[in-house]
Amino acid sequence: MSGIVPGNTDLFLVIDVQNDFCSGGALAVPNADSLVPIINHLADRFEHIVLTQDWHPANHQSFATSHPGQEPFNKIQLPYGEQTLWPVHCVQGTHGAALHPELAIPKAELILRKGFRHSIDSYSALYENDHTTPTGLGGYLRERGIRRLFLAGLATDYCVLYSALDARREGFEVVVLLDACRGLDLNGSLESSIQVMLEAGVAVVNGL
Ligand code: VGL
Ligand code: ZN
Repeated sequence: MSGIVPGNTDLFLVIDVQNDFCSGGALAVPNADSLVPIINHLADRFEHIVLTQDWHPANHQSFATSHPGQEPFNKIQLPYGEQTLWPVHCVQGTHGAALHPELAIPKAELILRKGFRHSIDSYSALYENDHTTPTGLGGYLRERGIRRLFLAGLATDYCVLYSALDARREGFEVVVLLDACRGLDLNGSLESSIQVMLEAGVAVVNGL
């Protein structure tokens, strides 16, 4: 328990709690379903909540199937840099892209969709993977007077990681609620992501 009490300049940012990242989904994160009650419970503590949704067109450039001869989890070079290739996931309008049915946060003020451009992925809720195209969330948060973000969701070592780093870069205080996140952990990426977040000045805590 960290003893932090969220106030009205704090916001709970819940990353990608969608069917395709949960059990039975196309890109299931281990143990993801156990997150849902934890996040629902945490949400009671916050006045302001934003949810994100990974939201790709069917032939998205991040899908291995869009690159003949490639397999999921291979890495390739794209004009904006290295891109991991994924199984087809979170296709716009599909069941897999829907929020987990037991995620119960009706008071969320915004659902931000990302990764909707064919030729660029977007792990972060603030910038697409070229690290220069904004999603608009940074401006939204500033205009709303939000100063500190509490992050939870999926996956710790991808979308949570990049959202946390970009939020720091944009001058927000960032707290990652580690036990309300689950990681994919490809080649040790979970451990290294925590290190990178700490070095960037992200507070990584268990519980609130
Ligand atoms: C994610 C891989 C591909 C995530 C999204 O939500 O962490 N990971 N698309
Ligand atoms: Zn994706």
